Amino acid sequence: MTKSTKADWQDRAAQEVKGRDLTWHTPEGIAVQPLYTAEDAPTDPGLPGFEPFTRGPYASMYTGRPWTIRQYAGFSTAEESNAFYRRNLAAGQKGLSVAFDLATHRGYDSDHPRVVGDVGKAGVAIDTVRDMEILFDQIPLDTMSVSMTMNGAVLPVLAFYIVAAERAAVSQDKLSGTIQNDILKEFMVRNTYIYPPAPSMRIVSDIIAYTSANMPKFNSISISGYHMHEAGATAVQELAFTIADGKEYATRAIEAGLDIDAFAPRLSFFWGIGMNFFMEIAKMRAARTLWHDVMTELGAQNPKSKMLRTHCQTSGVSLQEQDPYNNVIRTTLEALSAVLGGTQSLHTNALDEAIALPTDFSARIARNTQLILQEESGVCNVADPLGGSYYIEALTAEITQKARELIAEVDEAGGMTVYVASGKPKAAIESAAAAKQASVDKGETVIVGVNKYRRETEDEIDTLDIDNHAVRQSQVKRLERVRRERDEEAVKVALAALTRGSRTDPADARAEAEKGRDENGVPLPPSQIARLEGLSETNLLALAVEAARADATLGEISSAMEAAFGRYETVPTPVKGVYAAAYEGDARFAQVVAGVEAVARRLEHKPRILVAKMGQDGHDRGANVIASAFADMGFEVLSGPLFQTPEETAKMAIEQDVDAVGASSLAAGHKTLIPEMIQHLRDAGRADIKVVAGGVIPPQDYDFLKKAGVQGIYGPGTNVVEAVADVLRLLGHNMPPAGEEMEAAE
Ligand code: MLC
Ligand code: 5AD
Repeated sequence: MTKSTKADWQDRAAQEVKGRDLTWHTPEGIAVQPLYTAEDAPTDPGLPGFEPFTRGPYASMYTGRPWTIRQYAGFSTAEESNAFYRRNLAAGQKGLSVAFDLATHRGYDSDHPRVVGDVGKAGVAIDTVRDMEILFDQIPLDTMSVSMTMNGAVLPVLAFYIVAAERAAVSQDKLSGTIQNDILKEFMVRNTYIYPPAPSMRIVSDIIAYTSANMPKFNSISISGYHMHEAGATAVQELAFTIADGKEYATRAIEAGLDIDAFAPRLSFFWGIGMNFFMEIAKMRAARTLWHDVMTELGAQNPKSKMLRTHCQTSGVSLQEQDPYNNVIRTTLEALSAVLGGTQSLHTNALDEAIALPTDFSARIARNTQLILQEESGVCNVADPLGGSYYIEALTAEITQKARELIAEVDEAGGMTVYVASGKPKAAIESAAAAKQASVDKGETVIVGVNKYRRETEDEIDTLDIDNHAVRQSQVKRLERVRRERDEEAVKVALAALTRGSRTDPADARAEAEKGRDENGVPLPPSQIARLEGLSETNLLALAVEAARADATLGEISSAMEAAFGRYETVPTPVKGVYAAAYEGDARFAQVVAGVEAVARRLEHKPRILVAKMGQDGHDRGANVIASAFADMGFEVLSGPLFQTPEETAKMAIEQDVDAVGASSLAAGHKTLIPEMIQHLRDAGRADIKVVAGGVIPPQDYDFLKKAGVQGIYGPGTNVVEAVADVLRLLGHNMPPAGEEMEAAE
């Protein structure tokens, strides 16, 4: 029997499908072939635990130790979150991961007027060391690894953690865990920054310097692609921008005088894992290869410096409000993909993701997904079981190459800080998001139970509801007590030192002083320079720890630095034309565009909508996609700045004389913020301005919002063309349902 070749296979397959092209073109621009053979597989990927670590950072991988089951959680008060953590640990969870509320993220104490709707909502409220002590009550911090997702208010939060442990007699050198501390991606996609980019980058470096000197078991950063993924990035974009972010942080730390091998072993990563099963596996393998190469290029000698270790989280945006039990299946597939990709730590999302934070029930199913993979499926018994698969190896090579090209583009621009400031990566990700939304709306990308096989009626599921007012009251009470019982003078001194330290740019001090270099011309670390300059300390984490020891609050510590750095503000700039291009020649799209034109003729101006983001919720993928789609269909769209108060939104709507306000809410502030905004419109005599809402809003809240005056609610799974049609109806246009002819024009 002669051996058949790939060409033989191609002939036979072509006969079977009568010549139909079987190539799959992915959003990454990769042409996936219908078959891979030895002819396509690139060179030998090596071994797990050996450079370039393509097959995994550890030699034994899960055969030696399974990945850490680390569920991200936090809500309401420190007491409630602590109880939730302890229940989860008792039920098989292995590591902790804290979700903070948005007030905390943005550096506001719970009693600040800007955060009334946010306290305790999307995470736990932390104002003082006292809160942190309660959060970890009876949890052994010398053995438990704890991840804290914090970027904006990273200094007070990490300082509180260090001091809370200290008060429980655990010294900082024993602490194991991870702080996210990844500010570049905040400016691109997640938006929980506080200060402008330059001082924010200094904070990152100061934390790397402090932890590498004092906290040998603590990962100083979690360089995150997850949020780019969730914002709509392709796998290549997520990969390239994240590795480039890592390169930027490492370069800054080296410039600050640190030895690469002293800090690089504690840099960690974080990926989002979506439904493109094999692509996600290839992405994780490519990431390890790329990071190995970047660190080698930067001069690392220690293999641990070149070994990418990562956390993964299954994708939130892949989960749906409709037919929500399907989400368990999606999460299982994504989790398996993360595991076959070789993750070190994993969060599996809960089935109620699209509408609320997890309940005890949905958190149990999410955790069990991992326990069953670990303890029933046998996946842990072989290291990198997919190594050598023709398809996986070819895809890994291809995505590595594509990411390399994009990283080269970033390098050419001068590195990620400059590239982020140019707005290019954000715009690229938003274009990918708009294209994806259009593909879902048109039914080209299938989502079971949403744009195909949709049920006539949906069953209600129980969701978690947080009494935001009660949380706020209890936080305010504790804040008052802490303030009453502390030594005010000590607080003042510590905060003044922090402001002074923030004003002293260690880079300038270095440039000034020849004595900032050692005899070989190697720059000294900032702490040493500070000493030489007569300043006792400039490391901002060291200064924040002192402030925390004096019981300064999170808001006070943040303000002390804001006095030197200022607060950063931006206005979103949604992309144009992507949505319309995808709909070229589509009859319903044209019908809706004609509807917008008819309304424009009647109003004598293009219908005007303000897409508003109120509260501290910075998730703006949805708002940007909506803004860009509405504009493509002929609306005049105003994108409000992030973090508005309800009053500011109402004021802007009136001043700009809009016809409608669309409020986008993804962090559970809708029941407080939207009704308050409507009240401001009414008080100003502008009840005529239509108000609609979109985002993560549980159906249980629809009645409440409608009674408060919301006229249209568009949850996850909404077709955006139909949302525009619906807003036209609110504006008095006789818009027929999809599939019906337009009646007499206006
Ligand atoms: C591991 N070890 C092994 C081994 N595997 N030893 C022998 N044989 C093996 N096969 C050892 C390791 O060397 C290490 O020890 C210890 O076991 C733990 O392993 P690890 O791989 O370091 O795992 P872990 O501690 O879980 O750390 C994983 C991590 C870390 C490095 C990725 O950074 C992490 O936990 N990140 C989590 C980040 C997170 O949860 N983020 C949530 C974001 S949510 P040693 O001694 O070497 O340390 C979010 C959403 C939002 O961001 O709000 O937007
Ligand atoms: N508790 C549990 N999961 C959370 N997520 C965000 N906040 C919380 C929380 N407080 C998860 C969701 C979301 C992702 C960013 O993290 O899955 O999509």
